[in-house]
Amino acid sequence: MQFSHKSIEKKWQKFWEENQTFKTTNSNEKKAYVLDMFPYPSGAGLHVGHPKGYTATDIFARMKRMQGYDVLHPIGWDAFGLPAEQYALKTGNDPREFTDKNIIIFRNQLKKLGFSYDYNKEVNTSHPNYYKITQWIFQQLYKKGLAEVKEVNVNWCEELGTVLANEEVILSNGKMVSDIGGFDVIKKPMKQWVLKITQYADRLLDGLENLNWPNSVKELQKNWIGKSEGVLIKFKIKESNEEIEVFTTRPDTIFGVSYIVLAPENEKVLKICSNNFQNEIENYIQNTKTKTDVERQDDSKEKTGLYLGCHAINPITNEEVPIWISDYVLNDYATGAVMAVPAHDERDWKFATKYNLSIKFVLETKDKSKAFVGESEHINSDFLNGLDRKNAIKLVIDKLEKENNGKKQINYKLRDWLFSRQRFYGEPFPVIFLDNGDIALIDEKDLPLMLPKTDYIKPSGTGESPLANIKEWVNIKYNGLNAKRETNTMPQWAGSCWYYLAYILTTSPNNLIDITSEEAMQLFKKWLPVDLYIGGQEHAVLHLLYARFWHQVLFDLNVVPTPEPFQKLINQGMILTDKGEKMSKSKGNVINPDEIIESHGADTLRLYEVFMGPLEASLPWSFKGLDGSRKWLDRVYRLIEDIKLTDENNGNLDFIYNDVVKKTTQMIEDCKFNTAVSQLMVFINAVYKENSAIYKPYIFNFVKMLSLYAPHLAEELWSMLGNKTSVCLESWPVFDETKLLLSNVVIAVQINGKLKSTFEVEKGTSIEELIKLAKNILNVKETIHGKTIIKEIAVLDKIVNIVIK
Ligand code: ANZ
Repeated sequence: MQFSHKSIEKKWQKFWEENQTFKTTNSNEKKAYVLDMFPYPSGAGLHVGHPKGYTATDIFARMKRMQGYDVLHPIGWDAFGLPAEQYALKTGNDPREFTDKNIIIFRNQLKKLGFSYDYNKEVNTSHPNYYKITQWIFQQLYKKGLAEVKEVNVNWCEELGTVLANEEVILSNGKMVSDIGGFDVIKKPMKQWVLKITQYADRLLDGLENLNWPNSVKELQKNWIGKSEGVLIKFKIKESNEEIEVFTTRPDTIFGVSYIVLAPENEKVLKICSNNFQNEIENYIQNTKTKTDVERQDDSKEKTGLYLGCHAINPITNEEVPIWISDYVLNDYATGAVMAVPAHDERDWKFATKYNLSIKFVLETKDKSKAFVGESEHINSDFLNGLDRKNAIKLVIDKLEKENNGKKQINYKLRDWLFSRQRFYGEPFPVIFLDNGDIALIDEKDLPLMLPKTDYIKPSGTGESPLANIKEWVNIKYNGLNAKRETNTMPQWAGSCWYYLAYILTTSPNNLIDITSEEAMQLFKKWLPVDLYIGGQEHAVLHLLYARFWHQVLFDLNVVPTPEPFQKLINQGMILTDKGEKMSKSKGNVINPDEIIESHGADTLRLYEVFMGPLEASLPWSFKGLDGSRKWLDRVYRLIEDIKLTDENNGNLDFIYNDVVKKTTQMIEDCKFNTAVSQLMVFINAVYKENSAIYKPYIFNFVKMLSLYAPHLAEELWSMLGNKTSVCLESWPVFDETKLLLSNVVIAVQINGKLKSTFEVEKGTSIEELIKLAKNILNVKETIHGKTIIKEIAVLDKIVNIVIK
């Protein structure tokens, strides 16, 4: 016998909607804010990977709700985006139509999976009520001096007609290409908005300390920020009055400097080089422009460079060393100049051996056939000889500082955030460019600055956003003066930087209360920070870093009361094909959740995706596993259909029931959702083995626990058991610790007939195990140490006897 998932699922989805079962409550002291990374509503609809994370948060949210917490469990749409724009450009339609259609499909799919979202809280980042606040936040950034227009060397993608952030560019066969689409990308100077995230570098680092995040994500963020403590050292130039400043983290190796090497684009290069080499040098500089930073730093590639025909003077040794350029030095990191110590740096070693430059070891090492990058005593270094790294660094810095040749400096790899995109379908910048060059902010009361209504989006043909075509929107009068709007729009990251705040402010879909109101502050105080945030690893750096940055700025502005937005984070693994490959539309190996819902039911899909393995693991799909999950649900259904219940407790299931409740609760709290399912299975097996009627509360509570995983079936069973309410709003089962203790027994340990110790074990623990445990007790161990054991006997559940000589 099988249950009919089709009728059951529809019936309960309707019930939940009509009864607003999952409406956010605000009546308890305890709260749980359980958040999913909201989807981009693409034309492809949901993928089986989405429900993996969404089911996990749903299970957690459902337990918290049943435990009497106020639960905020919302969903929304990261709705601006490139695919909608490209569709619009191709078809001549409005991107909003495409997006709205997709949202309807996504919402229906989510509803069919029975997630306990409060759909009153839905937000859509492309709704004017929403981007009004995105624009307001941008204005606050501008007022704080954290947003400015700058001429920057950008990544330009001709095919997409837009600038891309570094993070949106990947390297493919040594070429820069766009992350989306794989189109060619080149470097080009352009005027763009940048957000000064670098001013928050230390805060973004320090804030990681107290977050309950995977270490791998913390590491990724730390490396992205890339804090490096070092020294700036000035080198005079022999042939001119110029100076070169280098940044080094190893000033202690200064006695080993054998040349200075500049980034080819360093502005000093053409000033200091000898005239004889000028042409060659200019060619080299041109050539460098075609290379990416990644390529330039690729250590497997042969190093190239040119001698500039001049010398630098080592401020400590007064030695003259030649000055070179090479593209392994980056111009936009630190000073774009390096004091090269080939004996102790692998890049410098390769360069020096290729060009026959001198190599001088200043750290003790036996093997002089390669660079030594480890720690050892200093040698050939005058006043540093014999010192270790830390002390040597301190001494050199003191000397350099005294002589005014050097000072400490901290560098970051983090760059300011390029915030303009040449797109139509994004948030317009709430600014006005006046003809006199000034920038004015649009009056707050006039926000949002709406995207113009247009029935035909055309490429601008100039590399600008299609907005540039809409002259009546772009050219305006401001206080009687001619002025222009910004035709760039914000990147898609903008809307996702604060959506977790938007849910809190939302009273009905896309209706948000004022973010600066007292009411908003009270709500933020209630709900922040997010207690559990689950999403894909691909957002480990950018989204999470950008959102933390905005949150910290809003914290400084007293808009939000917590310094960090997301307290606990988990990265869900991927669902791979049965062959272990990544599912992708182009390979045609994507499994559509709609089909599984049709054939096996939503409850089965939910249960299966959770039971596959740990949430964090990437695991292959298996139809056999899916069938197995369905079979188990059928088994549960049959059991409850035929079950005989009683109000009398014969005690037979006491231990197993309480043990299952205890473990399930703890496992869900710890987000070990797959092992929690095994507990429910253990319980069902025990119930099947019982011949007598089953104690009613145990079955009722089992159905409550089941409702986290298979909510439709659980509602159905709950009503079959004669209940009229929703099982989802019942209180979570508690366990009775005494019932667990009862099944433990105390074992006495005797040595040569004398009581030595006692210990507690689970009833029925094997004789071998009892003897092993007894011999591990400290004073037993001490007593038998060095003696010969003549006999070891144990009586089940009672005693261990050891005879020694
Ligand atoms: C001398 C030295 C000796 C260095 C030694 C290393 C080892 P992080 O930790 O990444 O900050 N460097 C400085 N500026 C650079 C640039 N613009 N492009 C490429 N390399 C640059 O690394 C700092 C080290 O990277 C600096 O310390 C410098 O080389 C190099 F045994 O100076 B070092």
